[in-house]
Amino acid sequence: MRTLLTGFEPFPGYPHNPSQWVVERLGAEPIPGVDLETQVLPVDYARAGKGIGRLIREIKPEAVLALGLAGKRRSVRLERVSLNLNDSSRPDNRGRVSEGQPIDPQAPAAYFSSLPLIEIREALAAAGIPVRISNHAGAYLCNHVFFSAMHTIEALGLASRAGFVHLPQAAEYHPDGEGLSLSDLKKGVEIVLSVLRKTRSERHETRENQEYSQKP
Ligand code: PCA
Repeated sequence: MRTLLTGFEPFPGYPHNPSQWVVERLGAEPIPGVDLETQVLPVDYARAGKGIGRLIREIKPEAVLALGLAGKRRSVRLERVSLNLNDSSRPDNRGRVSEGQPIDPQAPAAYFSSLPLIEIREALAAAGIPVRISNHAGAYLCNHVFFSAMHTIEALGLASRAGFVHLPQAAEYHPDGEGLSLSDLKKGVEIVLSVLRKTRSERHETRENQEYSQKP
């Protein structure tokens, strides 16, 4: 299964990003049945969305799994919806703040994830990893990359399944040392990839997805 796995570099307020660690680790070891391309994306509005778009155009992956850090959360969050919106008072790594701006004024308002979220949630929960489905990926760089990936796939007419997963901060990077360890987070992402491999012949396009993805 040709798969694109992305994470993010650190960003203001978070000097460590576990998504970067997980992506670098998984990129360095073979995963049975998964032909993995990995990339750590910059926390930069001008480059991150274009970066994942270019990778999707080049690789034409069957699956796209984008990861990022949700520093205040305690569980893995499977994001359901990406919004055509940049809206955060937090600057990106180049100091740019974007509030209330569409990512692409010509694009639809939102896209649903096309990953099998319920199967993924069940597999993670069965392995003892705290997990939730989340309806809102925020409106900072993670949502930006999630939306850009979905829009690129739609615009190119690809059949790739794609979505976004937020990781909690790793225990190793927490002042109190609580939470999931980096190796648990890596195991969680391996489980997500194994669910994608097992369900690779299925498309998980909901009716809502088709409706929301209509061009205006
Ligand atoms: N988390 C941020 C951006 C990069 C990351 O890892 C977010 O949730 O938007």
